[in-house]
Amino acid sequence: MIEQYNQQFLIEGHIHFEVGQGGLAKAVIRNSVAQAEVYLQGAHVTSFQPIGSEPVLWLSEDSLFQAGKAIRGGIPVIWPWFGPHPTEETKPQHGFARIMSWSIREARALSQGETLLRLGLSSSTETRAIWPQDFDLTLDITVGVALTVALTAHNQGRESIEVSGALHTYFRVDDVGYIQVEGLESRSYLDKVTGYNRKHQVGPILIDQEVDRIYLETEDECQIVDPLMKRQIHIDKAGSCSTVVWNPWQERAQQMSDFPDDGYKTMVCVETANAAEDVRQIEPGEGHTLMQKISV
Ligand code: TA6
Repeated sequence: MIEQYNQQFLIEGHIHFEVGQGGLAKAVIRNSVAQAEVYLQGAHVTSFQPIGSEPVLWLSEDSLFQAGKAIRGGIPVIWPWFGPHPTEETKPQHGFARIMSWSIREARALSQGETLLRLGLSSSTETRAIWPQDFDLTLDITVGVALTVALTAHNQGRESIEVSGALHTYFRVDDVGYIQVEGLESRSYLDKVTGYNRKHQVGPILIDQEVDRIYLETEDECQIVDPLMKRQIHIDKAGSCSTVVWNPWQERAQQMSDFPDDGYKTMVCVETANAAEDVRQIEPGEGHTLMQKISV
């Protein structure tokens, strides 16, 4: 398979394909301005590093790399529901897009030296067994000085569908106790840690305990201010009115086998979402795009 991918999509100075961890196929993107890796399993960006910068994404050293299992870290593609299935708890948490194998639709060198990789997932007997809808998903990954990830869902059925989801991005920080997340000041949020009751954000977000919040009615850019790494990670977005901020802290980290016990100290998730009341109705023949642009 890797040979076929390279025959069809390799671009010198931009992208090639190789066997990654667990024997899973991955795209390796290296251009004049940045590098990234993307697993076809889940269309999962696992690393992004502009030249001259430290890695931007956090990836668990204990992650599984197995077909059908979510990779821990990077940018999980959460679709067509965020969190547990609304009515059937036996269905996979955070939907099925991140545990399916996606196909390569296109690879292209862009004018500014960036590299575009387009992956796709169409409805199938496998997906219909989980969710009885006809759809086509594409994930457009543009690697340059910034990383842009755009998830577009097309409704190919004859009835309206309701979807939620997220680009569930894990960012690398030097020490989570010293960072702050800006851009969500004065917003309301649902606090999962205390039973999803509604609270109000005062000032920037500091992380000194488990944090699991869905910020509501926000289309704003966020930034992760990391004084120890002397950087700010900027997260711009479109197609989203909710932003999720998550750090499992010590106890939850210990409960996850694919997450190092002290891994919570060097990561924070800031997720561009359609979560809680921000679910999206997609009419037959219509589409919805959820986009996140990450820059340092
Ligand atoms: O986005 C935050 C969250 O919903 C947390 O509640 C936690 O469950 C996290 O996602 C990770 O979920 P996962 O299914 O990837 O272990």
